Amino acid sequence: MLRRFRQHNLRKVTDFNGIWDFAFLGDVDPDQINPSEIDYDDTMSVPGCFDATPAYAGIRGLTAYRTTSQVTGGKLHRLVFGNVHHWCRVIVDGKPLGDHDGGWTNFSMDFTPAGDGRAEIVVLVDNRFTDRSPMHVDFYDWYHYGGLAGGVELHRLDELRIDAIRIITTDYRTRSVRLELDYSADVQPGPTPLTIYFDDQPIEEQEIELSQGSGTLEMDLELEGAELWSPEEPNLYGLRVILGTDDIQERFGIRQIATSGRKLLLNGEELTLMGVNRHALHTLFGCGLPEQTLVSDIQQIVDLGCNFVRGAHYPQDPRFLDLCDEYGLCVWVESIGWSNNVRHFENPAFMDSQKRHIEEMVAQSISHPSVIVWAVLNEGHSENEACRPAYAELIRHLRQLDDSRPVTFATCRYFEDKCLDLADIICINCYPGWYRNDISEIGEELDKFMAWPDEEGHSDKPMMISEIGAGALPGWRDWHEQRWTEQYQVRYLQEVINHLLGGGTDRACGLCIWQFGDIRTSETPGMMRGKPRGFNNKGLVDEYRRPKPAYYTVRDAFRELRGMDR
Ligand code: ADA
Repeated sequence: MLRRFRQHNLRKVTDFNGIWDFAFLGDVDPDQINPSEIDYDDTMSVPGCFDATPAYAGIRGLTAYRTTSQVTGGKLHRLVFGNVHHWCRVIVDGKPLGDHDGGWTNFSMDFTPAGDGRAEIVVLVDNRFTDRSPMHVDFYDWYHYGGLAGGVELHRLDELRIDAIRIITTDYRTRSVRLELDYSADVQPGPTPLTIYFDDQPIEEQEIELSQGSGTLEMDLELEGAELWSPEEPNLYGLRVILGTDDIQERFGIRQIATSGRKLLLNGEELTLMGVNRHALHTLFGCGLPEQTLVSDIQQIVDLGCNFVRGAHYPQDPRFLDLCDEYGLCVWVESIGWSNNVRHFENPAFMDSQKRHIEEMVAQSISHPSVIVWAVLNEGHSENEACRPAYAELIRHLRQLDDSRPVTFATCRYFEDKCLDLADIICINCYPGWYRNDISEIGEELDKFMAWPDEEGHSDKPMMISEIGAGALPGWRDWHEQRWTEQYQVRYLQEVINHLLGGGTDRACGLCIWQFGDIRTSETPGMMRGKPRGFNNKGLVDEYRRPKPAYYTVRDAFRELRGMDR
């Protein structure tokens, strides 16, 4: 399933998670592939990453996944994909439905079979770095796995159908939310029954007039007596809509996030974020994480005493967001990016993919109360004036899609940054005591950021440290306690937490440690030089989620600061 709960009870949905036919096609042009001639000589799990299995580890090329399904002639069918890495072409009964590039986001493709019977569904999936997937670049500091990494579902649709639902809190004080329902009607519908259930109780029953084509129903609901959502009390509610013969279910929480001067406010109260950056990767599963790993990641992040997770550096799996909703973890969700520069922004294909990717990111994340901040372009070259138009365009695009959350970006360009006026929160990625300086200088270096000169116009905005951390090779200890030892990572993080959250400064509205778990990184010579084992080793847990000593350092500190039992 693509969510923690079933979103449709009336609509017929088939879940295609399981083992599909598979073929590795190699370094070939997808346009030269005749689907009927593919020799499926292997199998592959869905969801999953083919290059996270021994047979295809470290290999890049075009692949083909195949399954079949019974279909109904003349009826609209919708294939819904979790996320596919990182380019794909969807083909049904030999007919291409379309291509999609850019992993990490859900998308769908429709088809109408001519007659009843069994349809062949083929997905060509490519993990190569090509012009077809401009947002995936080989120098990013994570390994770009390939595959049908999210689930796949087949929805059977009627002439009148629900395409999307969005639930946004408009005023937490009056428990007011806005419901938006996108629908499509192939023929002019007559008076159509609409029923809305709030926590299984009908709160709206009426017949409405709908226009043929696509439209959006908007409704403001005041849910008197409902409890608010917060990290401490993550109250959630179910909303079910039946429109004609179709239905959809969504979960939501009533909460509002805002900035007020240097403060971040959740439901009007000051919020201090304590968290970790988390890559949605695992050595055994690549970027196709099974539910078990989502659950165990949440267990460890909650155990650490976190109230915050930064989803680095791409959109988050809706199943993970469902769990963050339930466990009261605030989440930073960002579009894909890592140190992008003018050469990317001047490529229209990159910008077009970014904007569609942002639309898909918002569509799959907007109703989750846990999502409290949007971001773009991690550590792009925002010190370069020539990059400013891209930042402005993508941030504007995001705000048009959702104006209910702060928008920001994480910078490492510090005092040369030319785009910070576009951000609602100043978010700094810094590694004093790791890439330069020593542990004894961390406090002095952090204070330079906290005292950011007022003329930069940032003194009236919240500021957070969005990345800071040290590497530790699992099990490596030494009398010298130098960099890469587990002892260094412990001392480093002790100093960071004491300085930022120990009362020495109240300038930071949050601290997000880099990072939750060790991950495989890109295998370019440049990246490998600074990444022993070919991994980013700054995790609090290793690549199998086994805690390092620093896990307990952070756990003790965060839990004490949040008044939780040790
Ligand atoms: C940057 C980047 C991270 C990671 C980190 C590091 O801040 O945003 O993805 O590469 O540096 O480990 O150096």
